[in-house]
Amino acid sequence: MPEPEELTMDEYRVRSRRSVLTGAAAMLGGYVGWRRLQDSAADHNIPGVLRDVHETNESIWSTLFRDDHQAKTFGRADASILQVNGFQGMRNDIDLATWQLNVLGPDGERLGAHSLADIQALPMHEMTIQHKCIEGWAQVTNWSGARFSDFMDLYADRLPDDITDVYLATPDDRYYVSVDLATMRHQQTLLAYQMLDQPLDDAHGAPLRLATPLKYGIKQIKRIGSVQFRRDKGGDFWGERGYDWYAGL
Ligand SMILES: Nc1nc2c(c(=O)[nH]1)N[C@H]1C(S)=C(S)[C@@H](COP(=O)(O)O)O[C@H]1N2
Ligand SMILES: [Mo]
Repeated sequence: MPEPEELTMDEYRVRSRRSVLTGAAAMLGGYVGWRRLQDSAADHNIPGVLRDVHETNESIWSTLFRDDHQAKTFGRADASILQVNGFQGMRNDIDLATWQLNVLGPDGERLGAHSLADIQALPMHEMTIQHKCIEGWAQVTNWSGARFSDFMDLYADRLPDDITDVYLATPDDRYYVSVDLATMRHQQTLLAYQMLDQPLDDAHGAPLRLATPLKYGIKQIKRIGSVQFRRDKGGDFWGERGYDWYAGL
C-alpha cells in the first residue's frame, strides 16, 4: 500500500470516471452522466455523485446480504502465508505483554478492556478464504480467531439497540476503519489471532487483527487497539483518501 496521498480534484475526477465505469456502478454512471459528476458538491473531496453511486451500490448489496450467505471457502491445502502489505499504525514496536483491546461505546464512553486471553476464551473458529487487496492481488489463506459477533455479545446488555457501525483503530490511532454492523456480525468476520495455526507475527498484525472474506484487505485492520460501537460511520483511513468506503466483495 502506498503512503497516504493527497489527490487534487482533477485526479479525483479521473479516478471517479474509472470507478463509475466499473462493476455495479456502471449502470448508474451512465444514468447520472459526466457533467453532474464534474459539478457535484464535494464531500471529503470526493464528488457527491460518486458518493451517491457508492451508497446506492452499498444498499443494493445490503439488500442481497443475508446472514446465512457464506463467502466461498477453500481447501486448507490451498492456503499460504499472506504476503505482507501495509504498515500504517504499525511503525512503533508493540509490547504484547501490555497490549489490550479497549472497547468504547457510541458516546466515547469506556466500556471495557480485554487481554488476548479474553478473546481466546471465546469459541475459536477457523476459515480458509481468499484475501483480496484493492491493489489487485489475491491470496488464499487460513485464519483462526473469535467471531466478532461473539465478542460483541459480551456487551449485549450495555449497548443501545441503534448501533450501525463498528470503528476499529490501531493502538496509536494512525490506521482506522469503519465497517457496517451486518458485516461485523457475519459468521465469517473474525478477530483473528492465528494464521495457519501460528500466532500472528508483528507484520501480519499481532496480536489481533480483523479477518473477513466480505471486505477488501484495506478493512482488515492489523494490530487492533480499540473498538468503538457507533450509531454512524466513523473515520476510515482509506475511505478518507478516495477509496470506496464500503469496500465490499
Ligand atoms: N494497521 C494496518 N492494517 C492494515 C493495513 C495497514 O496499512 N495498517 N493495510 C491493509 C491492507 S491494504 C491489506 S491488503 C492487508 C494486508 O494484510 P497482510 O499484511 O497480513 O497481508 O492489511 C490491511 N490492514
Ligand atoms: Mo490491501
